[in-house]
Amino acid sequence: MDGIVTRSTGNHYLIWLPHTQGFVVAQLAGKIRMHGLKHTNPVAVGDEVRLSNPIPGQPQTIEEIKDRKNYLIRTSTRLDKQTHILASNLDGLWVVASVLNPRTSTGFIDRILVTAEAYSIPACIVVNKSDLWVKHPDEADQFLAHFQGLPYPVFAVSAQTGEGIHPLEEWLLGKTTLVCGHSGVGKSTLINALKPDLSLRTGELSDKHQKGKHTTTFAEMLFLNSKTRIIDTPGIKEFGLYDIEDAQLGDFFPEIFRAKKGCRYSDCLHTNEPGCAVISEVAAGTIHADRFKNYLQMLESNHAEYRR
Ligand SMILES: Nc1nc2c(ncn2[C@@H]2O[C@H](COP(=O)(O)OP(=O)(O)O)[C@@H](O)[C@H]2O)c(=O)[nH]1
Ligand SMILES: [Mg+2]
Ligand SMILES: [Zn+2]
Repeated sequence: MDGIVTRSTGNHYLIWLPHTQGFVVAQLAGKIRMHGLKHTNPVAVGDEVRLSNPIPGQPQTIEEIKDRKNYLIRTSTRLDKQTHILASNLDGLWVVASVLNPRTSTGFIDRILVTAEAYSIPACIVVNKSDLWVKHPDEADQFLAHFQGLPYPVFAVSAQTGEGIHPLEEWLLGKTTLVCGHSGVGKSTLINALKPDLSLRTGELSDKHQKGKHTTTFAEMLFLNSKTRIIDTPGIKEFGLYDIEDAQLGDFFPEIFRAKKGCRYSDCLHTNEPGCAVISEVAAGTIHADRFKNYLQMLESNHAEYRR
């Protein structure tokens, strides 16, 4: 019997069975637990699995994880460098951000976008809380300009007023979409706006740091309709790149990938090499200076890792 992991809470997994349209709870067979040791979670939401027992209602064990079509993975910045698979078998990714209350750094978003490129997941950027922009229009414009000309759709929305929600809904119909971003940017509120009867818990912002409380505690796949699935995740504090070498990094910035064909040296890293077309484009303004700055920072943090 086959199913799809919709929730993982430590030892127990909630599995959806497409044949019977029902759910069962399963544990993990020991052999898989050992095999998956290099990741903090051997089984991720979205995984297709084979179960031991063909009878629903009986105790179930996950016997096999089918090959993943793709997945989104990150490392923690802690010393142990554990890797965490956020979800697998994705058709799309929402990187949810807010300009105000709290402000998401573009560096955080760009690291997720780079990983999405590396693992072939079509991403879009959802900038929530647009209702707060009337008082600070310049900040919002500046934030949105960061993504101009990139091949990622940008949706400016307000989960609170419903502004801009409709195009976002169209984007996800028929897909399995992962929703990620910092805590407090409004991920759960957005999903509730799309389907109010889900009644996901949302958090009040704690005044002190203007960060969200952790009201979503585990990743969970939700069904908007039979073909449209959305995976809500707890807020991610940091998103470390996993297994991306210096020489590849630029290829995961679409505008650097385009420009580098003009670089004098084929192994140019666009740091200070003569004849670098990327640096010329940054100077000319056709590559956004902050995107380039974030690229250099990612290179730098790769090196910080090797020094450890
Ligand atoms: N002003 C404003 N507040 C919002 C909006 N969306 C969510 N919030 C608030 O932001 C806080 C965090 O929302 P939540 O959905 O729990 O964020 P999550 O941690 O990303 O799931 C809650 O207090 C929401 O009411 C919005 O569009 N505008
Ligand atoms: Mg939430
Ligand atoms: Zn170059």
